[in-house]
Amino acid sequence: MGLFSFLKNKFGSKPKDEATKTYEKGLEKSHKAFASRLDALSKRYGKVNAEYFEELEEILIESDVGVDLSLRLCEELLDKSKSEGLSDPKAINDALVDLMFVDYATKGQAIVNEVNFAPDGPTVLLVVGVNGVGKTTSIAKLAYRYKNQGKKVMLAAGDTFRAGAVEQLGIWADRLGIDIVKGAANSDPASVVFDAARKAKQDKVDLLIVDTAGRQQTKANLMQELSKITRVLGKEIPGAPHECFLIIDATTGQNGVSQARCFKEVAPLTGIVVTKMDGTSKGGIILSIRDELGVPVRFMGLGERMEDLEEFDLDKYLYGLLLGADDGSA
Ligand SMILES: Nc1nc2c(ncn2[C@@H]2O[C@H](COP(=O)(O)OP(=O)(O)OP(=O)(O)O)[C@@H](O)[C@H]2O)c(=O)[nH]1
Ligand SMILES: [Mg+2]
Repeated sequence: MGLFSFLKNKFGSKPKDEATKTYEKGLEKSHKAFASRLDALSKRYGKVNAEYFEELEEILIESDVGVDLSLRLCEELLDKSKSEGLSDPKAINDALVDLMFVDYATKGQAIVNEVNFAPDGPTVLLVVGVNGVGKTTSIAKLAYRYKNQGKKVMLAAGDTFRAGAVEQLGIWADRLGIDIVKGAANSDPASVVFDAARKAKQDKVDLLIVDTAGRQQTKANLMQELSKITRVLGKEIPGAPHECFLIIDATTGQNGVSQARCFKEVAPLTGIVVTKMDGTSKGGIILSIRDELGVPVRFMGLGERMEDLEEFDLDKYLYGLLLGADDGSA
């Protein structure tokens, strides 16, 4: 049985659980764009041929699967169709899902979701990303998640670049009923982080989440600032930062992938949070990020509320993308 049928059996049976419904809803736009085109393509061709694979390649690229990965997937499919004598478009689409799964599952750093907590002392999660991608919102969502899991959470307003950023994070901290450590506007982020690390130790905090400024004139500046923050954290708390999440806005497409490439060079990334998945029709970006960087997607942002954060689950993601709420076969 191919993965396609497997996913259909696993998630398609009724009643559906809440998480599956959330995925379906969050990936609705991507599903409509991707699966309907795939469906139309299979219906137009009785048998696959060179043109079929060309069109398929185009659909994949336009869904932000990334040029390299799209080309590779199509090449592998072509080989498979030749060696196994597959000519039915449906069989090819089935094989495509299998390949997408294998590519994600076997590449790069191990797949994990939850923050890995240090055995003792505060665990530090550094959050990086360019402006406007949803950093502050994601920090609030993560704080909410771990507070609900019974952890003592504290925030550090390391984005001192923009006065509004500190204020915005403060509002979330109030709403969540958790502590926040702030510095004066334009103060050195490393000094805010230093204070926060001290306080986190004193207050026996389980999770310290550090916001940072993404806007820097040059990559050298960004690298300098992040390495200073990282050094300060590591001096105060052994092993810190334990986690470093890059936030990527799914609606920025391949631009988000190049941001990721840049940040991977300047920060010790351990995970990605892809935000605004609910607002894009190009959900393939997740496959592209994994293919290019090998860093696992830990969570997905599927809305603006603090509850709208889901653990990334490869099966559910592929199900949402390919089968979606209507459960029709692509
Ligand atoms: N639909 C949707 N909107 C989101 C999501 N995450 C964030 N947003 C919205 O995106 C906008 C920017 O989010 P912020 O969290 O302020 O982004 P930021 O990266 O902290 O921005 P700066 O601090 O200005 O650099 C806000 O209007 C959020 O409500 C998401 O997963 N889905
Ligand atoms: Mg912010």
